[in-house]
Amino acid sequence: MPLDERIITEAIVDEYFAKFKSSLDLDVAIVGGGPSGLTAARLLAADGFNVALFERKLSLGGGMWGGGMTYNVIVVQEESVHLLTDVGVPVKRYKDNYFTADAVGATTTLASAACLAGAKVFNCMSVEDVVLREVDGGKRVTGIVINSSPVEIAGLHVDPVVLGCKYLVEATGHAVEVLHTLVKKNDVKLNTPSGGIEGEQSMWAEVAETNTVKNTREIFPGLYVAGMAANASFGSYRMGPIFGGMLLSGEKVAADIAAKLRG
Ligand code: 48F
Repeated sequence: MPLDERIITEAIVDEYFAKFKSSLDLDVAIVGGGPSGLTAARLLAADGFNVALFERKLSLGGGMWGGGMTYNVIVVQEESVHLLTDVGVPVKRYKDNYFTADAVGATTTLASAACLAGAKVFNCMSVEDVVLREVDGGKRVTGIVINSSPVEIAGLHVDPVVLGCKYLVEATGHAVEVLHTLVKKNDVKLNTPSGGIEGEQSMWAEVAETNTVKNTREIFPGLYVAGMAANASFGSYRMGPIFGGMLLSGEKVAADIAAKLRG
């Protein structure tokens, strides 16, 4: 079979920039490809929304690959099992309310399901800031400022580019990077008890898991927090290698935003 390298290049460039161009005005931009972001991306895309997920690393999956301390098994609670079985991840009851799944199988399947549902994934892409606008007498997030991760990692002085979104989901895990940037650069008040980022507390899995879902909400006009970022923003605990709360948080943020978008 004859092969022309220029056509291979042309195919990549054409397809990539068609995807990029169709992401200029997103319904939902999701930052972070961990379990909460992937679940939200899958459900919103399956609902027909224009959704894109931005992940700094080459691989999707965030902190789920290694289970606990690289023992690559995850634990989930019964109420979240459907979010794995719906996409075909085999789940075993360990005992009582504790279920296990292979961490690598679960991570790859969640990532695959999000892509196949129609979420546009931009890996190797960092979200470094947000776009703010005055809307109805107050500030609102209306877009994201993105840069190529290799540019960021190399510390090169290259300006980013901007995409618009109706809603932004911060699913960046413990660091809550985007929110920190928003608060540092702007005189804004968040929808938290102190008006700022409350910060994460130490390990308490039971409370943390419940709170991850409760704390999944709009923390600033146009900006939702999900997954571990929700607890780090609202001042709750960490939970370690139990992932049910992450999946349920993704489901909740997808449902809340879908309801808003539908009006
Ligand atoms: O941390 P992460 O897996 O997020 P999560 O969905 O899940 C948390 C659990 O993995 C675990 C836990 C469960 O008990 O506590 O930690 O809340 O994935 C976050 C992803 O966001 C990416 C990062 O590389 C990771 O893959 N990320 C972080 N900041 C940015 C980013 C950024 N500014 N731009 C793009 N991606």
